[in-house]
Amino acid sequence: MTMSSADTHCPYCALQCAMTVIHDGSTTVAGRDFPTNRGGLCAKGWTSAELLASPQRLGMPLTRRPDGTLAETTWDEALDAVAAAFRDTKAAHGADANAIFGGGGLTNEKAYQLGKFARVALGTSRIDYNGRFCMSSAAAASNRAFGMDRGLPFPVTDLDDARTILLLGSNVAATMPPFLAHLAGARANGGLMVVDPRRSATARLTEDGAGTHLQAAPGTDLPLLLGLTHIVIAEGLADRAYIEERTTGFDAVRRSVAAWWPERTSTTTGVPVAQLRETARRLAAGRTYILTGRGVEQHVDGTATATAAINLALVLGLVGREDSGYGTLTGQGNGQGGREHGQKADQLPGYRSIRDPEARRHVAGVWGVDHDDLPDAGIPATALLGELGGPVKTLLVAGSNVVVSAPDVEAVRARLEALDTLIVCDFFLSETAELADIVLPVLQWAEEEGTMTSLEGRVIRRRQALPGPDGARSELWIMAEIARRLGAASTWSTNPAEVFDELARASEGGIADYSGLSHALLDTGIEAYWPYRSESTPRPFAEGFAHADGLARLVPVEAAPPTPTDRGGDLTLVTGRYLQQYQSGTQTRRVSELNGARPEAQLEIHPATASRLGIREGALVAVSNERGTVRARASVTTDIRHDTVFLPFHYAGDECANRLTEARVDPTSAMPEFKRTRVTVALDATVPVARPTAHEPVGVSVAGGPIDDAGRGGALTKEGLHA
Ligand SMILES: Nc1nc2c(c(=O)[nH]1)N[C@H]1C(S)=C(S)[C@@H](COP(=O)(O)OP(=O)(O)OC[C@H]3O[C@@H](n4cnc5c(=O)[nH]c(N)nc54)[C@H](O)[C@@H]3O)O[C@H]1N2
Ligand SMILES: Nc1nc2c(c(=O)[nH]1)N[C@H]1C(S)=C(S)[C@@H](COP(=O)(O)OP(=O)(O)OC[C@H]3O[C@@H](n4cnc5c(=O)[nH]c(N)nc54)[C@H](O)[C@@H]3O)O[C@H]1N2
Ligand code: SF4
Ligand SMILES: [Mo]
Repeated sequence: MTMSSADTHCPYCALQCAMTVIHDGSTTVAGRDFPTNRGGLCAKGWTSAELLASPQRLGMPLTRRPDGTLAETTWDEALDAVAAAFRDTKAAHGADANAIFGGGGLTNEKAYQLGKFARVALGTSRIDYNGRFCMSSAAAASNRAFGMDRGLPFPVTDLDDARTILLLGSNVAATMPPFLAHLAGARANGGLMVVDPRRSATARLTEDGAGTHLQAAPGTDLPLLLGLTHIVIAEGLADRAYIEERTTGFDAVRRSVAAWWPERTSTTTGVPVAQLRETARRLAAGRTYILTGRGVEQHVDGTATATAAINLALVLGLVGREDSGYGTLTGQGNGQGGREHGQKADQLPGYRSIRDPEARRHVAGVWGVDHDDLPDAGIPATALLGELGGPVKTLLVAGSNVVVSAPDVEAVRARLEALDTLIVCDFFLSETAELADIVLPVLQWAEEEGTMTSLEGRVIRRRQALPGPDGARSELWIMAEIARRLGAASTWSTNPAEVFDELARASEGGIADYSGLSHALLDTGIEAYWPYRSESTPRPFAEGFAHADGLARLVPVEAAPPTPTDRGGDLTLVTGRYLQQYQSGTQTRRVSELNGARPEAQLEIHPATASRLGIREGALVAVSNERGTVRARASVTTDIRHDTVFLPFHYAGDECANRLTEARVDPTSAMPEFKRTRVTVALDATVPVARPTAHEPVGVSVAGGPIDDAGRGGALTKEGLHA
């Protein structure tokens, strides 16, 4: 066996930690020095190679037999069946009866090709992706305020020199452990301010003088932000010169926060007045960053909340400065690039609007088709899932496990079952693939070439380190083969570098302009922040914002009173993540070390609430509302508020948190409410078992070494990195 190796990046989250993959029969990874991770990897990164050789890996296409089982078939048969399903569906029900559901983990090349495949090969408007569940509210707010949505409009290393960082609804200690190194400066200054209804691993990093944990009630971030903005203005801490020079709309925002005086904000959020005042003053003291995560965005008022965070940042004069800023922490590996190149219902490559006639002409020109033939905007993910089995008859899923991760999953399952044909591309038989009529096995990260765009808006190369298994194929090849069978217009390259060149041309002149980039240029190791025409743009707002007049928009938003649909039980369920599990768990539940550390869903519940309900540590509990019941083991902890319980969403079956969540969405972004669901909790009398519970670890490693609960090798404690 010859040895091969490649410098690439982690398959999982948007931090895109740099790693070297070495293959000499078996495959191993090593952290590689890079500004975002400085050689560190979390437990998921360290163990990522295990899945390449997993015995559960799909080796051949599968089709459903008349007896209901999935059986192996040849690629020709499988692709013929896919093409026939698309063709028959279109003939019988029209182009929009075919649909595509993509993912933010796909490379830029695959995401681009998927968008083109939907519009050109299928002619359907029905395409959207899981980024709708992830980034859409922050994206909508940023687009409106700045005219551009780049998660972090500055290099992540800028954070190193911050004095104060306000982190709202983000548990980076579990979701991006190596990122913690960038919080060290703020912590040394006592300036890490974490807003979370739980004392999460990240909130614990504020202890011992490192900062402040604002333990606001779930879903009260909007009033909290309005209240902080109120104090900033009332105490004369607003940056008047900046507001005058770089923004419009201040008066309306000033009026909109007038009624959020500190006492009212405190009553609504549960955050003491003194903490509110201290936070506002700190934020105004300079070298300040405001960052948001899913905890504040995955709500029916997520766009308004992200807007309120932006307003606060603008009133303080933070955005577009060298030493301050606002940003959102993109989640999936290519969550940033995945939302720029056309797998979103209303988008064409280059972050262009599909409704813009000029953009349609440009992109149709690159594709060699008539712009009048391009479909209109489609509908967002949750609405699209709602059409399955109704107007939509055939669905292809690439890069999502919707039957675990979408809101109200039992309804989603029923709709998937009502389809004429479900096609799933994956490397494992995910719970969604288990329902499919045709399953197409694809390559994993270390087996393919491509590019990813990290949470900083930096375009990086994913490189092939080893060949894929015999039966698996690249998605570019799969799309090309289906397009050919359908007699589609345009050309369908299977070479990632060529597809990138086409993407670059399609993006030219758009907001996310990649036109100056190519695989060859990226391979020289240049730093490539988009927009990149002839040079990198690490800080796109330094000179001006992306609106025609260069000004940022301050947009007044209101905190709505709780709606009558907030019913279902006396406790609020918030959902989130464990360090060792990733998303729907298709991948990490198959990694022995990760699943060993986190084998099951645990319900975090406060001791007072638990005692009221007769629930002890380790007991099995039933969490219910009108949509369903989830079974989990109780983890009794003072880290959570009395009125709140917490579940991760990584598990399937009766441990699946999304049995409880509701398909209610934000009116602007169409992002679902994942973070606030009314539930009742009761002892599940059927199986009372005691078992020790793991506490949430904070783990990152720079060196490898022995495995512990915190990841491989050293753990990052409150004091810093221990090798
Ligand atoms: N280990 C691991 N890492 C991951 C992922 C994973 O699945 N596992 N997924 C990746 C992806 S796609 C994403 S999007 C990111 C997500 O990364 P995060 O945004 O850090 O993820 P969450 O755990 O969903 O939510 C963060 C915190 O929000 C809190 N929260 C819940 N409700 C509220 C609220 O109303 N207000 C406030 N202020 N906080 C609230 C939760 O208690 C939780 O601690 O992580 C990425 N990294
Ligand atoms: N209750 C609750 N629900 C949530 C959230 C929450 O906080 N709470 N968070 C939401 C968020 S932020 C997100 S991002 C979603 C994520 O949820 P999902 O969209 O389900 O994400 P993954 O589990 O990453 O699913 C990716 C699937 O595609 C496969 N896959 C990975 N890479 C590729 C590839 O390159 N090609 C193909 N074809 N397949 C691939 C994986 O094996 C896996 O089966 O969940 C959302 N759901
Ligand atoms: S934080 Fe962990 S999962 Fe995210 S890129 Fe780094 S090693 Fe991978
Ligand atoms: Mo996400």
